[in-house]
Amino acid sequence: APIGVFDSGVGGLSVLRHIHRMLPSESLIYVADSAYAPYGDRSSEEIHARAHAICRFLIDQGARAIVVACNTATAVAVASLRATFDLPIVAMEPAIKPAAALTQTGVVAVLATQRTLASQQIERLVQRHAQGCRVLLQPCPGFVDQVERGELTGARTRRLVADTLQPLLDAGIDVLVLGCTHYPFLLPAIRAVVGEDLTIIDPAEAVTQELQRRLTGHRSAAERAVGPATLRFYTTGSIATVGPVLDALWGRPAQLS
Ligand code: DGN
Repeated sequence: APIGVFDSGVGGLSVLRHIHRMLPSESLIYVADSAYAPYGDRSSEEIHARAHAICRFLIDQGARAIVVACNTATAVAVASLRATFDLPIVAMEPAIKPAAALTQTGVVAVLATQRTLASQQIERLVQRHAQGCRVLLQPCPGFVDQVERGELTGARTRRLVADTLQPLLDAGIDVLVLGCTHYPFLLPAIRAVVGEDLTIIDPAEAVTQELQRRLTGHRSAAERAVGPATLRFYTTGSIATVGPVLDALWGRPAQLS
């Protein structure tokens, strides 16, 4: 049985590629909710409704675990998803704890959508894990849109990234947390501004490890025996628009429905 993974759009592919790399024998189903992206502009009721509808779809497709590859949907809806659906649901967590452990300057930043940064999840993580260091919460309007358009390195993207990150550098950060699954695709543009020495944390790896832990024991021998892993991609948006961006970010043509 496959693992279902979803995001408001193509950003969750940054998580999917990690899962695929670390668990190559798993079949995966990805849903890009592109018709409703970006979630940052939606009310929490809408995000709830979307997350529930997508989980139901993934379960109908046979998913035995679900990864919420979207920080915004996690912050808004993960508790109600877990209360509703009886299967392992793994979700994003902005990596404030590791950032606080790694910083030398005592100043770290979390990049995320406004909705994620305003959530109780972030407040809780800062309270629990900041340990005396300053945690700058930086919204990044425009970043998600640039990734959804597939514009990862153009002049406009570089200017947007530079304008957003320069004040954080001026404030003395030495660790940067990517708190939105779209942002790892902007890594070259981010590196161009912050240089090579700054520590950048992409939570995809921790999420994949958590998934791995949750799958242990959930897998029967019969399931292990079934054929090669399959990858399926779905979008609620237009295939003509989403398809080329998805192929580019995934690195090879993806079978999109
Ligand atoms: N990839 C989503 C996240 O991690 O928050 C982006 C949310 C959005 O669509 N604004």
